[in-house]
Formats: sequence, structure tokens, C-alpha cells
Amino acid sequence: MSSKSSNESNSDLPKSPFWEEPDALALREGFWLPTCLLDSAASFRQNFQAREGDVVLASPIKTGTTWLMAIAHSLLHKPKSNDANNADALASNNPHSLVPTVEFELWSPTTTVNIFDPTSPRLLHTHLPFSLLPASLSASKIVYIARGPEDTLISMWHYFNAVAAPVPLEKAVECFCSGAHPFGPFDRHVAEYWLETRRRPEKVLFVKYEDMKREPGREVSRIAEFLGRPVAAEGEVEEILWRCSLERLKNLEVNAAGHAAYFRKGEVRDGKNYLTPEMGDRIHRSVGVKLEALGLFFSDRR
Ligand code: PAP
Repeated sequence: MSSKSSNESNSDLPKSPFWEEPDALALREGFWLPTCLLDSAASFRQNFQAREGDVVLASPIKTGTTWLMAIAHSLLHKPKSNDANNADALASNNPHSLVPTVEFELWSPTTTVNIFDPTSPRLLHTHLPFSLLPASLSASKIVYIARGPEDTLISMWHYFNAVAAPVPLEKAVECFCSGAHPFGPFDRHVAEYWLETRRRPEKVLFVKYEDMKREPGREVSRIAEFLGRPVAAEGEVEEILWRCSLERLKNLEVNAAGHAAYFRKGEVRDGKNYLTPEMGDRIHRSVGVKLEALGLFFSDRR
């Protein structure tokens, strides 16, 4: 994290194509950011003033962001049983509408999110790497969700093939291993937050998608404790898990149009259904080993 502003002009930054779009990404301080977000990312870093109680969710792309948004929002805005109007917000809002991704929303002329809303706690999300966050967030709690590289890549491939001109899997593997994808390189993004959680576990919580799938109750309780909203009532964790489940959210009308690509299979080791062993080895050599060297293992491979 740094308060130092970047003196580089956007046009000086190295550019890369992504999927079929030329110059879609620009390399800032070692990370490939979507070119269209360079200004808002810089403005966020320079101008954002965190407030006490702010909670920031952070993630690379396609690692469980939507699920984490739904869970964190449910924990911080528990419906009160005696308030008939305080219905489950997820029933009528996509999780991305409830938790703004700062670099997408903050300075967008069409945003409907008021980030300067004085009510606390503010719940925000970012795909930005830790080193590009505003300095004032150093006092805030951050919940980071990561996922194994093979499953992340396959999720990314399906997502971008659904929303943009499709590319063959070989090209997607090449792109992932080179690190030139939105907010990549993946290993560096994950490593920064992993090292930070080890330095400051009271401020940065590291969650793995695979753990959420295997032991969802334990992981939701861990997130709740970390956020200072422990789940005490019997059945509360189960209720939140049901509300936030892929099966439920995917079938809600609010998530059908425009948001359908966020909800797919949600399975661990789905990468194995698409990647050849050679592709898996390549991803492991380019990405996995760097994380394993830091003591970080994901169960999508083994
Ligand atoms: P984003 O980066 O565009 O926000 P993100 O939500 O991080 O996407 O990741 C999407 C993945 O999470 C999808 O995985 P898949 O492609 O392997 O299926 C999606 O299905 C999964 N996902 C979305 N919502 C949920 C949920 N409620 N529970 C479990 N997995 C979910």
C-alpha cells in the first residue's frame, strides 16, 4: 500500500491485448489493469479516505467474489426478525449491486452507488492488488478470497467466452500463464494478500474458495468472527448459506438477465474437465509453484 501517486501517464504504460481486444490492459507497477480503469484505480488510491468500520472484500477475478459479497452483506446486514420491511436484500439485488467494486463504480458517470454515503459500516469490493490500494485502507479490515489457478482459469475462460468473442482454451492458458489478464499476474496478486495476512492476520483474512466449498459453515463463522459479527443464533449459519447458495442465487429472477455469467457450476477441480495434463503442468510451473513456495496450496490440483 502506498500513498505515492503514479507519475506515469497512461499512454506511457506498456499495453497488452486481452481476449480479442487490442490494448485492453496496461501494466502499472507490475500488474495488468484494464486500460479503461486506470484513471479510477489511480483516483481511488490517491483520494479515498477510509473510515473506521469500513470492510473491504478483495479478490482476483473469478475466485468467488460474488459468493463472498453475498455472505459478507448478509453478515453485516442481518435482517431483523421483527422488521417485516427488512427483507433479504439478495432476493431483489445481484450481490454486485449490493457491494460496489470501487474501481468499476466509484467514478463511473452512470453509477448508482453512493460511496460517500455516511452510513457505516461501508462494505466495498476491489479486484486491485494490495500494493495499489489507498494507504488509508491500512486500518481497515480486508477479506480476500482466492481459488486454485486451474479452476480460476477455467472460470475466466467460460466467463469471457460468454461476454466477449470466444477464444480457444490454448490461448486462455497462454494468457493466464503470461499474467496478462485483468488484475494479473494471478500468482502475484494472491501472493501479496497472502503475505499481508501473515503479517497482519487481525486486519487481513485469507479465504480459499475450496475451503468454502468443503466446510462452508466453518468458513462463514470465521468470516463472521473476523468482521466482529459472530453468528450465535442456532441455524443462522445455515440460513446465510442457503440465502447465498449458488443454486438459489442463480435461479432468482434478478440474477437472470445481465448477471447470468456470474453463476455457473461452482465446482472444485472443474479445471480437470477441460485442461489436458500438459496444460495443467504448464499452469503449475508458471503459477502454482510460485504460490507453493510461499506455503500456499490449493486443492484444485491434487
Ligand atoms: P467475478 O470475478 O466476475 O466477480 P466471481 O464471483 O469471483 O466472478 O467468480 C465466479 C465463480 O464463482 C463461478 O465459478 P465457475 O465458473 O467455476 O462456476 C461461479 O459459478 C462461482 N459462484 C458464483 N456465485 C457463487 C455462489 N453463490 N456459491 C458458489 N460459487 C459461486
